[in-house]
Parts: sequence; structure tokens; C-alpha cells
Amino acid sequence: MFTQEELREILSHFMISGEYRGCRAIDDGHINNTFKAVFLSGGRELTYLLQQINTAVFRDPERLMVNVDLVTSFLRDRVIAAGGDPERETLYCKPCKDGKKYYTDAAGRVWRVYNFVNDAFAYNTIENPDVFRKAGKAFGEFQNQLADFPIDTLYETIPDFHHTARRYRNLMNSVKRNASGRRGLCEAQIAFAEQRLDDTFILTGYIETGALPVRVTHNDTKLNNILFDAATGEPVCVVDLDTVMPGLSLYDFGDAIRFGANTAAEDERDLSKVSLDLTLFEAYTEGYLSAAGGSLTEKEIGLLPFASKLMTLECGMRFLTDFLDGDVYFKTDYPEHNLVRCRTQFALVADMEKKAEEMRRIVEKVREACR
Ligand code: GN1
Ligand code: MG
Repeated sequence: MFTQEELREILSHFMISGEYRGCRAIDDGHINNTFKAVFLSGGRELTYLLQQINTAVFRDPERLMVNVDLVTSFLRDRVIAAGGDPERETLYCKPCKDGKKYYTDAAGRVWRVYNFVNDAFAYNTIENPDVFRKAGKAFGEFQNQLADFPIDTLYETIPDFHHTARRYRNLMNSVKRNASGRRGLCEAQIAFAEQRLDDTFILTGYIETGALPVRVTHNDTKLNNILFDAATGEPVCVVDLDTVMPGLSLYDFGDAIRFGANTAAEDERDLSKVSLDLTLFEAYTEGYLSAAGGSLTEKEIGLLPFASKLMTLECGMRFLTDFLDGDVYFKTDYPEHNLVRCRTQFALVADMEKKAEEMRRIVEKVREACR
């Protein structure tokens, strides 16, 4: 999509030294375009992460980058204070030559550059409960690190990001509009969402009554948003910080379960492979509660199973909305990709509904063990 020459030109606007050697695309995310950029300086390879910010999704890149800069600077100070390695344990922005944190090219595309965390990798699927336990601990610690971040300084980069009831309303508007003309292909999925309308109000209702505390949360806790150290296998860095915003701890827990405790990939076509792995659910709960449990309320802990289902339902509704809109939000590899993703999410919701009592018992057991 971009030539090496174009990417080199974009990078030339950033405070980066060395001789450009090339860029390689990294295709893990559904939103931004990401590249690993390699430079050579004094015989040493220097690597950077170049990202084109998707401005159809992040409509106000200026404010987005204010958030990202505040959060990454805060995390960097924390890592340094704890004696960690700031080059590996957090992202931070490399500024442009004009001092700005992002560069807008002639076509209006917006770019930023981060440090590249070397000798690290991400998981897209997981079978080993120990790894998922570590992921739970890493996201729990991330939440703790940001516990005294001044919440009022953050912009809402995507308003109502996890407002499930509004996500439901958006879906129903898209059903009515039927912009893609594909409605006939997804009546069963539309009905599945309609049957769960009441669920969509529960968490936002608790925010309104003050029954759940709003915290600084990550809001996109996919397993592949944690980098693991290639040598030790330990989590080293939490990435994808664009949606760090005021939110619920339950969003972070639930979304992590949605992605990581599914026995199948997010876009598995064969629904017989999709289910909630209770061993993985338990492992993540152990990791998460061991790190963040002390600061969570009884109510938050009690809602962990429900939140897992709700975040899965919400994500499925978002894929379905995008399918009906004609694939304007998420990157897709083939025409029915968003519908396939939606079907997978809804199959997982149905399985979680069957396993609700077992999930409740697991949370209870882990909570007792943490006391
Ligand atoms: C997107 O960028 P990525 O792939 O980590 C999306 C998440 C969804 C996820 C579904 C800003 O995350 O909200 O849960 O896809 N990010 C945004 O896989 O919408
Ligand atoms: Mg990501």
C-alpha cells in the first residue's frame, strides 16, 4: 500500500537519526496501519514503530495524541521509578522535528512514531493457562499503574466506546439503514442481539447510579495488545494505548476473556470450535485478581462473569453493525469477514450463558484464595 520511499519520506519528519534501511508491515490490529522501521547508525540497528492513525476511527488525532503522550509519559516515569527499562516496558512518542507528536502528510494522513520493543512477541491464541494468567496479571498491573493518573486530563477519544446500550442503538440504526443491502444475510444475528437488549443497559446503569467506580482503563485488552519477552516469556509491555480512557475495570476484564479464553480464533468460521475455556477463564481471573483485586469492589468482582459475556456481545454487535454498514470501520480480509467475526462472538456469548454458574463459582473460588 505504501512504498518504501513514501515511508522513508514520512519518517524523515521525525527526530530519528541513522540511515533508513526499510519498513515491514505488522498486521495484528484491526484499526491502524503499523510498520517496523529499521535504521542503521554507527553499525547498530535502530528500530521504531511507525503507525498511520486511522482518522475515520479516531476523529480527533490532536486530542488522541494529547492522551497518548500524557499516558505514555506517566508510564515511562513509573517504569523509571521502579528501576525498569523504559525502552522496553512502555511505549513513548518520538517527536517530529517541529516538536509535534504526530505528522500530517500532504494527503492529510496522520502518522506517529514509537520506540519499537525488540525481542518480544504477541499471542493471537493461547492454550497454556500460565501464559494467560500472566496476561491477567499484566493488565491488572497496568490498571494499578494508572490508578493515580489524573482522570480528568483525559479526552474521551471515542465517545461511548463501551456504552453497550448505545452500541445496541447504533446496530438497530444500521439495521434500518441497511446501507450495504446485506440485512437478509444476518437476520438470525440481529434477532440474537434483540433478545439480549436488557443486558446492554446493566453496566452503564450502574455507572449512572454510582454503583460502579469509573477508573482509568485500557479498553482494548486483546491478548495481542501485550508484548511478551522472547527470552523469558514474561509480559514486558502493554501496547495499543489509543483507547486508554475513563472506563470500568469490567470492560478490561471482559474484553480480555472474550478474546483470550475463546477456544477458537476471533474469526473462526466453524462455530463448533468456539467455546469458553473455563481453565483459561480461571487462570486469567487468578492473574487479574492477584494484581488488581485489592482495589476492586465486591460489586466489580461479582460482575466479572457477566462483563465477559457483555463485552463479547458488544463486540459481536460492533462487527454486525460494520457488516451492515458495508465494512467501513474494521479492516477486513474478505467480504463476509465481519459477519464471520460476529457469528463467532455470538456463539461465545451463548456458551458463556450456559456456563454462567460455573464462571460464578470460579470467580468466587479465586476471590476466596486471594483474601
Ligand atoms: C480493535 O485495534 P485492535 O485490533 O487492537 C478495536 C477493539 C475491538 C477489536 C476486536 C479502537 O482493536 O475495540 O475489540 O478490534 N479497536 C478500536 O478485535 O475500535
Ligand atoms: Mg491491537
